[in-house]
Amino acid sequence: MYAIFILGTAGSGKSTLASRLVELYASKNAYAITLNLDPGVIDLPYEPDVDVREYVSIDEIMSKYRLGPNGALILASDLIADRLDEIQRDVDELNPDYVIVDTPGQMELFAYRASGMIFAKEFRCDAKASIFLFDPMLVNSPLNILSIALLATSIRLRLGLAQVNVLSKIDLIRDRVAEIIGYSADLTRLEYALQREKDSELYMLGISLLKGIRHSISMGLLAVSSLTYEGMVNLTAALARMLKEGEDAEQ
Ligand SMILES: Nc1nc2c(ncn2[C@@H]2O[C@H](COP(=O)(O)OP(=O)(O)OP(=O)(O)O)[C@@H](O)[C@H]2O)c(=O)[nH]1
Ligand SMILES: [Mg+2]
Repeated sequence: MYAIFILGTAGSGKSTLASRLVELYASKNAYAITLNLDPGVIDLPYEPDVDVREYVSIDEIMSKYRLGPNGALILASDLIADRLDEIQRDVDELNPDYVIVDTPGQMELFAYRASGMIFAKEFRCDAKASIFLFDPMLVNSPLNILSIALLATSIRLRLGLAQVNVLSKIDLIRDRVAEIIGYSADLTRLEYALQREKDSELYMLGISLLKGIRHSISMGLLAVSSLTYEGMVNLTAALARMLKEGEDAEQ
């Protein structure tokens, strides 16, 4: 069994991509299931096979601990680590080839609180990989591309999972896809583009960050649309490579 964690800022397309991956693997005769780790989500574009909301209820936490919705979400996220054994059992009982893990809209609940890291580390399977989604609405300037790349790198650092970075919803930004992918493939181009930044302080900050981390920054964006399925073949190929490497490393 392989686990694929999907992360990204709120609304970047995580849940939609989770449902598409299940379909794609099914079309290759592989059994993929979804695991929803967002305790606060109301509507999902798929029916989760395993759902953290069965273990932690935001409404119950709000009334039991007299918390508002944000406090309850944080506590619910912290409680997920305590239910890992039960979630693992539910997944193991289904015995899938792939488990697609959909993480909370408020990314910090999974990525920066201890429970997410524990979950990513302790969940038992043959190999794990993660997908980080770059929301096209947030990468609308060279500085913003750099700042989301830093966020992606921070998630990689935090969770320690092999990661593929994806520019999502490319059907919405057709005219800008080549430019953004070009920056990610060649950071020197991004450095040149940063020179257009008018605020000299931000320009200096951007350039020095880029120079300092250019060898370790993770970008290498794949362009994908969950609406038109463009880029999905490249994405599943990149995942297959990472999962195979992860499996070999385990042996
Ligand atoms: N055009 C287009 N819209 C998309 C695509 N992927 C997702 N969307 C839309 O973007 C919105 C957010 O998608 P979700 O999949 O719910 O995003 P999410 O990251 O799970 O959102 P949160 O869990 O709230 O953070 C929805 O209206 C989706 O229909 C895509 O590839 N193309
Ligand atoms: Mg979602």
